[in-house]
Amino acid sequence: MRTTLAAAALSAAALTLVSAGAAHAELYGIDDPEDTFHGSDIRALSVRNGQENVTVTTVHDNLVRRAASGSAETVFVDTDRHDRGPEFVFVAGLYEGTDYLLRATDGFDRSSWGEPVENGDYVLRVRYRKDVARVVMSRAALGNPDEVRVAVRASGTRTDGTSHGLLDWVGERRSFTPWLSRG
Ligand SMILES: [Ca+2]
Ligand SMILES: [Ca+2]
Repeated sequence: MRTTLAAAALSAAALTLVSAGAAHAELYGIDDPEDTFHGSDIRALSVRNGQENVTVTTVHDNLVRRAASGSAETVFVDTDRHDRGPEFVFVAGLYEGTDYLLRATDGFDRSSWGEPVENGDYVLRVRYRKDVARVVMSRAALGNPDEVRVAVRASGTRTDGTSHGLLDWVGERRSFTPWLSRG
């Protein structure tokens, strides 16, 4: 899956790795195509594994405050390469007034999502005019990992209330970004 992701990025000339050497990159960014024709559709992702926080920024087609959009985002965070799948899941609505939660998990499946994280801080900020959602998770909230990688998906609801086919993963379904070293 990572091969597919990289190939797609190179073909779109969209891959950016910002660091002295790719093996030690702390910032990753990639563009994503129009997939669902819903406002929640992700068009770009950037991830920073910084000194204090892990920041995941997504640019969407059109984020609106109206709850009818049903726009939502899920960020899976892999912090341990020896334990298959993500260790954390950040779940958020992207319309006004919704909540967000960072939970421990033992994989992608909703049935494996566990308790809310109690240590550390995390916050979501949505900028509707710029169609940008930014998730900032403190290192403590993620168990002080060195390397991280993420898999991100968004979803929405049509005006008739249906949502089938409106799930948009960045890259392939359940595909992660490359591992990012701590900045
Ligand atoms: Ca997309
Ligand atoms: Ca893992």
